[in-house]
Amino acid sequence: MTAELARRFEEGDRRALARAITLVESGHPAGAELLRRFRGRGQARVVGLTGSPGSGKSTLADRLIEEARRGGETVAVLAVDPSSPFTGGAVLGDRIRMMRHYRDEGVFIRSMASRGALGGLAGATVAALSLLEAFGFDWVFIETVGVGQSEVDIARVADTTVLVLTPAAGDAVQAFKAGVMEIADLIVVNKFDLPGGPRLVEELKATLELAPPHPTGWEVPILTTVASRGEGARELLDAIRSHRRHLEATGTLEPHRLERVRFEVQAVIQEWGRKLSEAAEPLLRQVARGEKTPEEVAEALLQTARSRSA
Ligand SMILES: Nc1nc2c(ncn2[C@@H]2O[C@H](COP(=O)(O)OP(=O)(O)OP(=O)(O)O)[C@@H](O)[C@H]2O)c(=O)[nH]1
Ligand SMILES: [Mg+2]
Repeated sequence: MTAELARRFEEGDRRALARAITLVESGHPAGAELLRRFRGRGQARVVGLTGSPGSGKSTLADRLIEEARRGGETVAVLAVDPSSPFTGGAVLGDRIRMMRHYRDEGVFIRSMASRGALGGLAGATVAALSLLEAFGFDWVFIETVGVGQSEVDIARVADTTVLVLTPAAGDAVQAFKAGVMEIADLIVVNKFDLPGGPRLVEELKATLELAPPHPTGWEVPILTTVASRGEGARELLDAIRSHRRHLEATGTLEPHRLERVRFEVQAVIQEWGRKLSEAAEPLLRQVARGEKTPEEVAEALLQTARSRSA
């Protein structure tokens, strides 16, 4: 079954790709087998789009798809399903926003579940990226809602992280407060048609000037867009390309890619840890009674895991 699926995948069958991602996402052994086979083939520009709910990430993604397709490049979009109380129903919106591309053979749009209540990236989502790269997409955009854990995760996983802000009240304040700006390689002020755009740009510039210089000399550009009208999309795509060139020129692309793998490995370890400690109720009680240390219990659990996988 897997061999047949792999064959269709290699032939560029998008339904095979969709099926392969489902297998990876559900932790099916066939998913692992496909990853073993395809990982490391191809390399896309992996771009994270993060920002507060409703800032226009999907609309922007739609425009970026349009621009990339104009140049004949292929695009995949992963919309990370924010199953958090902040953004119920967003995925439907994402779908509608990018609907017009669904029939385009060069575009693949998929939503993936997030991890936990804080909306962090699931290890399986990151693994799915490798399938998209192997399938041969030139661009992969990952849309995550910038609340909780996701923007920290996305910065580790994407080659380029785009922070989408708007002049809407509170948006910028939130960005400054949470230290979100530190993860941005590019800042986009979207909804620049609304009042307050130029002022926000000035504030952002002032804040960036105070920030310590980036170790590789990258200067975070501030771009303005009106995604709903497609304005600024081409400039944004060009800026993302520039960032990618900067990564290549400074030798930081490879360490960045390793960071993505580190994320995946840590996700697996976390998941194992969660499963193990769930099964360890009696041992936990021993720690609570002071009969064992947490280290002793952790060691015992790891040994159990090791003997199980041997
Ligand atoms: N005025 C204005 N509205 C915009 C602009 N870009 C997007 N919008 C609108 O903002 C709303 C939210 O846009 P989305 O693209 O769904 O935003 P999002 O960030 O993907 O939202 P979530 O996925 O729910 O976090 C929609 O009604 C868009 O039409 C813009 O540049 N100007
Ligand atoms: Mg969206």
